[in-house]
This record gives sequence, C-alpha cells and structure tokens, in this order.
Amino acid sequence: TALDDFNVRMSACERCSRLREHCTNVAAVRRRAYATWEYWARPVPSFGDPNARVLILGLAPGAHGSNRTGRPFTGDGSGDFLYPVLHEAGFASQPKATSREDGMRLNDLWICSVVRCAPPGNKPTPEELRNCAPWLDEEMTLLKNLRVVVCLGRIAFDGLLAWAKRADVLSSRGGYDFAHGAEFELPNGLRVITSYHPSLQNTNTGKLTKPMFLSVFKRARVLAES
Ligand code: DU
Repeated sequence: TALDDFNVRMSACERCSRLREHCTNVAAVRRRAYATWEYWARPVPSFGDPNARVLILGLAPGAHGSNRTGRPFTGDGSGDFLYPVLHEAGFASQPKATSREDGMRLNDLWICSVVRCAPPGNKPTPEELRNCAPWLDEEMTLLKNLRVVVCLGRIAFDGLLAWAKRADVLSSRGGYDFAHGAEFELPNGLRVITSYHPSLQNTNTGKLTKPMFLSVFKRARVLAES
C-alpha cells in the first residue's frame, strides 16, 4: 500500500546527521537489559490501521523504546502507559507492546510522530523538526479517512499547527493554545485533541493519570464518529 511504501522511504531518511549518529551510537552501546537486542536504529515506521480515522501524533522515538524495537511507543515506559489505554479504549488488540512481532494490531488508529529518529535528550532541534516535516506532509495526504488528531505534548501540537499552515488549512497559528484535554476543529473539519505526553516524567509524577489519558481516547472515538 501507499503507506507501506511511505514507511520504507521514510525509514531510509538520512536528512539529520546528528540524529542518525545518535541512533547508531545508542544501538552500539545499548542498555544492559537489552544487551543482545538488535536495535532498529533507523527512522521509525508509522504503525496501525491504514484506514484509521484517528491519528496519534507523538514527539519522537525513545532511544531504548521504538529506536530499539522499530515500532512507535513499543518497548519503553511511554508505551507501557499508552497501549493499555488504547486497548481499553478499543483501539489496540492487546495491552502489552513488546516488539514488532508481538501480534499487536490497531483498529481505526494510526501512530506517528513529528520527529522520526530518537533525538538526544528527547529534544529535537528546530532544524531537525523542519527537516522531518515533509514526512508528515506526505503522510497526512495518505491518511484518507482521517478525522481526529490526538497530539501528545506541546511539540507535537506545534508540529500539527505548522503542518496546517504548510497545507493551507490554517492561515495563521494564532488562537490555538495547548492544554491537556483541549479540543479544536480546524477549518477543514479535522478535529484536534491535545494531551500531555505519556512520558515517565508526566506519568510517574501524576501529572498525567490513566483516567485522564483514557478519557482523551474515548473522546477521540466520539469525535471520529460525529
Ligand atoms: O499484514 P498486514 O495486515 O498488512 O499488517 C501489517 C502491519 O500493520 C502489522 O504490523 C499489523 C498492522 N496493522 C494494524 O495494526 N491494523 C490494521 O488495521 C492493519 C494492519
């Protein structure tokens, strides 16, 4: 399919030398718990249902999560928080995500991020965000049934607004503020929900709780159907 072809081309991207180096270095050093794991260490392919009405837009791969397993949110603390919620909300076939071969299937959901390579300190530079943006531009045109975007964190939300400007969906970025659980409708009818990111920093401190996160995805389902 066109999205499979997109994933193949995107995972071969070499646009950001700092990110390519970082991913390769992380894979060479590994983490003790994954000493024998062959790290993916490439831009991480998007994952899910090609006919999805709902998109999760994340920040970037985690160094020992999707940079290791090659699938978004798979194999780290963020994913351990996200997938059980997706399962409970009916978007994921199982609560546990461990590898590309764990049998997980998404239904009505597609997952990608504004930066496709693991960045040092989880912090992409403005240049890296700009370099990666054309991938989102293309992907958005390939998601033919898309109705709702769930942005995880402020950087993802800014990335979506920047996409909307490039795609002439918005003429200015003004008037849209990030807040957990906020909702917007873009002029083209696309619905947007903003959420705190399920990073350990947010989930360990109780800034983002499971009920808060579950209600985001229950709401996404309602919006997709309305
Ligand atoms: O072989 P396939 O059914 O095209 O699935 C490829 C890949 O995408 C596999 O990892 C399952 C996933 N997937 C999904 O999660 N949800 C779908 O609706 C279709 C495919």
